Amino acid sequence: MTHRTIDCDDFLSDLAKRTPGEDAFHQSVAEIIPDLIPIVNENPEYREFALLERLTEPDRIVSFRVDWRDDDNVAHVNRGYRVQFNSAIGPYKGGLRFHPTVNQSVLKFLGFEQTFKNALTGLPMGGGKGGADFDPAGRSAAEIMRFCQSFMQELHRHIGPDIDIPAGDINVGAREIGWMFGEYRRITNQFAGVLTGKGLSFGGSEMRTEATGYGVVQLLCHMLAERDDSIDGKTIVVSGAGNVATFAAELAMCKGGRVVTLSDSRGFIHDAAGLTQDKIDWVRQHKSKPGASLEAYADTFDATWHAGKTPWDVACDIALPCATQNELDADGVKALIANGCAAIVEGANMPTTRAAQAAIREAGLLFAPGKAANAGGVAVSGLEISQNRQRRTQSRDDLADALQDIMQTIHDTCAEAGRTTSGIDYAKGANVAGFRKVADAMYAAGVA
Ligand code: NDP
Ligand code: 2IT
Repeated sequence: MTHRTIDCDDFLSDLAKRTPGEDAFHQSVAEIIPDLIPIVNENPEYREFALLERLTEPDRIVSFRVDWRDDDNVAHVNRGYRVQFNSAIGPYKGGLRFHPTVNQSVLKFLGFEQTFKNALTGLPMGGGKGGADFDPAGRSAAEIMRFCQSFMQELHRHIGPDIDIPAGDINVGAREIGWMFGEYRRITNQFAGVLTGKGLSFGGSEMRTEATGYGVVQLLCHMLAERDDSIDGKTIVVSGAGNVATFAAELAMCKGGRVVTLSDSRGFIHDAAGLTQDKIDWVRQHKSKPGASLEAYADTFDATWHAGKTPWDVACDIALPCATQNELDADGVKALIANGCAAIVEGANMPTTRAAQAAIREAGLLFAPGKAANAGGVAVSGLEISQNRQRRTQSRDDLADALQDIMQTIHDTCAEAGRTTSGIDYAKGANVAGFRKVADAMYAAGVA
């Protein structure tokens, strides 16, 4: 049987027809597929197995009603999801996001990206993502706890240590994971490693909280070392003020960088003197209240607040977008370049728009995509799974070493797969290396 070669534009327009309105999902596929099509076209057996078509269709999507009562006893309804994207190399693994912008398209993009990211960690984890369109801003702890419990009332049917192991993401941290884990135990009477990012007293892993942000900076350091450069003395712009942003800022600072911004959904702070550990601790404490504004930072420290703005106009050597998808557009990239920025490393998932990526490529900036740079978090989640299965806990030092090794390997793997005559294309390297592993496994499993 002969199979026609795949044309990129045709593939993407067919996908858009099959999945109307799913812009975020289309964007994530359009970022990856051009790097994969040459591999598939060179491998007739992949075309015969419709590998790309199958890779871009989730294994399944569960969508469900989540009802809960607020503190005034008023009933509310939200929509919960779990997108189980691809389990070719292991059980589904990926975070849960609670945010009003959550919809099927956003979770499909996140689950699709997660599939490649998890493959890059070298650990046996498939890709998944979930969450709900619930907005915790302004909600009490009791309300968020009841929401988590109601969410788990349905989610528990679809997860398990050999099926799907969720974790946190935007607005889901150790506190929410604890509430969901507690509800899972109540429902099933099982103490199982069914969520990661748990508290240390009930099966959580040392280093998981720090892992994503630290991993971002570790990858950045490897990329700079490749060019005989280092982070020491560099000025760094960070967006976001949550888990990824604050731990990326912390390690960047420890390694001699001067971090001058953080941001949230209301604006950004510019602290020209640079963040310190005390300031970062203050941010963590302040932002632990859902909906708290970063504006208070400028009232507390010597810094300026820029309402409704992103930090991309601030002069820097390096930018780390660590908040959310599409937060950095082409104008932002141009402003960064005009002010001296030479490197962009993605802490968030898909923080750069397609036009921003084109501007980055055109300018030849040093760039790492989120699926490589933020993989440290899910990697330590993978180590939490192993610890839970063995009913043991590894020391913080061992896990810190393991994270460093994994980020070094991710760097080297992406560099090898992305080496071109003009340098290293880390985005291509991550796409190709992640795909090879998943594609081999999908091919080996056959097609019905
Ligand atoms: P957090 O909830 O801890 O922090 C999110 C931060 O981003 C907050 O400062 C929030 O501001 C800001 N933010 C959220 N949505 C928007 C928006 N629409 N516009 C502007 N700012 C926004 O989340 P994380 O730090 O965990 O996640 C940040 C990013 O990193 C996400 O893309 C996530 O998918 C990715 N990621 C997270 C991992 C993890 O281990 N946690 C692992 C790998 C990737 P505000 O407080 O005002 O809402
Ligand atoms: O995007 C991500 O990699 C995460 N939110 C972490 C997923 C996980 O399972 O630890």
